[in-house]
Amino acid sequence: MSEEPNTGITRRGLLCATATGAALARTLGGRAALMGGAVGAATLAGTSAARAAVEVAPGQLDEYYGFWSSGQSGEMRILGIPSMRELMRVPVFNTCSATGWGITDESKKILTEGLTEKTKKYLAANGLEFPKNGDLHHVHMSFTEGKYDGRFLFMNDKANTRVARVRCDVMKTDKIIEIPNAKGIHGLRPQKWPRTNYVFANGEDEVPMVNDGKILDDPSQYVNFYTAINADDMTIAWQVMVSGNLDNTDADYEGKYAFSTSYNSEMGMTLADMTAADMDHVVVYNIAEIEKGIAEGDFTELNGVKVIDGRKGSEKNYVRYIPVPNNPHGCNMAPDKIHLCIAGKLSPTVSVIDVRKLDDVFYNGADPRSVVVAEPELGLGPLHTAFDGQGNAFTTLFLDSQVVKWNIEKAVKGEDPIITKSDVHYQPGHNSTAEGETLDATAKYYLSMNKFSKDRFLNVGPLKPENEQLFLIEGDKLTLVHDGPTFAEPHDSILVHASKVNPLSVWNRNDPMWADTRKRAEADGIDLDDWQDTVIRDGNKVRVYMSSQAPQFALESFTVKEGDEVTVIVTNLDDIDDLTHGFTMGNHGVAMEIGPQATSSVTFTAAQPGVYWYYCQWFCHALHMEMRGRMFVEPKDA
Ligand code: K7E
Ligand code: CUA
Ligand code: CA
Repeated sequence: MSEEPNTGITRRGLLCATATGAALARTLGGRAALMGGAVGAATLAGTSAARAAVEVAPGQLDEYYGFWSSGQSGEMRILGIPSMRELMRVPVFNTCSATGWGITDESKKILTEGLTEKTKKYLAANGLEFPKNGDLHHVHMSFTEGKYDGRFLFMNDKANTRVARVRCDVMKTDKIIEIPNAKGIHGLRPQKWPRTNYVFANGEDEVPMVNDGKILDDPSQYVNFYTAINADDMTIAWQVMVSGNLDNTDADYEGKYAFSTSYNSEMGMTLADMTAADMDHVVVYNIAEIEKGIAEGDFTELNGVKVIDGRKGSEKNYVRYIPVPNNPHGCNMAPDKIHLCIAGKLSPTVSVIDVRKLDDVFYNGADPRSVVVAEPELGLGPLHTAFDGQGNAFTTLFLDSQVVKWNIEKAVKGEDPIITKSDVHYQPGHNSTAEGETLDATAKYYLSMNKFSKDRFLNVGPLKPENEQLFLIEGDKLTLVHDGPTFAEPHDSILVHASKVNPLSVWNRNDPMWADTRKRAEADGIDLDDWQDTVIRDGNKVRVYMSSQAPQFALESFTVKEGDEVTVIVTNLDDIDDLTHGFTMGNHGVAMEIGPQATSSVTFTAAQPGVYWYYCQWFCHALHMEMRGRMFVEPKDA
């Protein structure tokens, strides 16, 4: 990318001058435009008064939890707001060396049990038990009556078409399911009202309805799937087959409707085809009608899922298509319970849909466009919208590298809605306000999740971090108080007031996370609560039961035979806050975390005779280094 020529004309000025329809589509398609929207002068951090207002002194706690996606890193992250301190990383679709996620028996069960048989087969053909990667874009908390309820967090994996749930009491993933039929789960939102009975998930990629290789390059036979997942048990409730692909989704505050944006109503397979039409659409799902259709048997069963046909041309009341300008992206329901904001992306507009008008479209034959009550022109590349609970919206402008604050009511009245524009650094995607997607939306913090950091930090080589910026909302002013570099690539975050999240500090001994391990122990005659340290042999399977208490494993050695399948089951008897132990078996690629009062197990084959040391890898005591022991692997024919 070359430097901006010093002509006095900024690239932004040029873009604005040509910012209409097809011209913009062409510009956006060009790499120069995508990479080049940088603003001239960098904004330095705001006033020291604003910075003081958000300072969280050492030892002080933050006001909000931030739950973060991590994109192609596949994990969830927890930050403190406003300090922007990273508090924890929760492995979900990735594997984790520190905690043993993807290594322990308990986590492998979660990572494999929700996969379809077909996927298990082709993973096995590649020597895998579960996908090694994930692409986690959207983290959202469960709701009760339009507000966060602190029970669960739900998130998508675009790469392998999965949805996961994290328990907020222990901040661990407890369920991962692959979504049948759909391909590439992208947008994900929990139902807001009356509570999160469903989690809605968009399939982004079009495939043949029965994807078995008989139909290949015939897009006319491709379809897309919208999925409702039962949040309480993480099973599939139903799917709707739709026309066009699905990008982002949200739900209303009445439990009546859910929505998806589609950037490919054209069903195009090339960039040119996907941007060919003037208008794409928002799909509106009528939840009660779909439930009724399912109850009445108006569905096709496809790979074990009840699928309703909501494609264009269907006469039923399941789905309606609202035309909006080409290639929309963000789909955000305002906490006024009325307005759904669809970000235009290729169009410099946000389409404001009044959800009270949807009944007329479903039942009285009203023109679908009649629900679009405003379409204000806000700036270039609008991607996502956040709300302050006071009738205002913040929309990210990717190409302008700005956020625009605007008033929804003014837009509906046809007045100029723009309040302010603020520079961000650079190219923002998602944004967040404190509980902005809930009825507790608050005008306090504004978070901009920027895709490029460019010059904001010391250069770390060709791969640069993203940049997340925290602003203090002071009246109509946004004051920058923090730049935070982050590793690949948080798409989205939610800010949840600390009072709504109350995790445990010590595990309950009977936690369901190791229920299977407990059952197996019982079968071995071992009561996990009345601890015995012992080795059980069962043919060539060996189970090593051992407790740990700082700074010792109860077994300082154990013996197995070459070729044995060894399962080591460790229970951490310490019951003090923050006293986590680990178990790493040297030279076996085996490591796990065992939190206070937790049980974890790991299985491997002792393939090579010899002496192997195991040790605790979580620093637990002054004698932590001494917390180790030996595994003797006897040669087979000895
Ligand atoms: Cu990155 Cu929410 Cu996947 Cu927009 S999406 S930026
Ligand atoms: Cu136990 Cu370190
Ligand atoms: Ca399109």
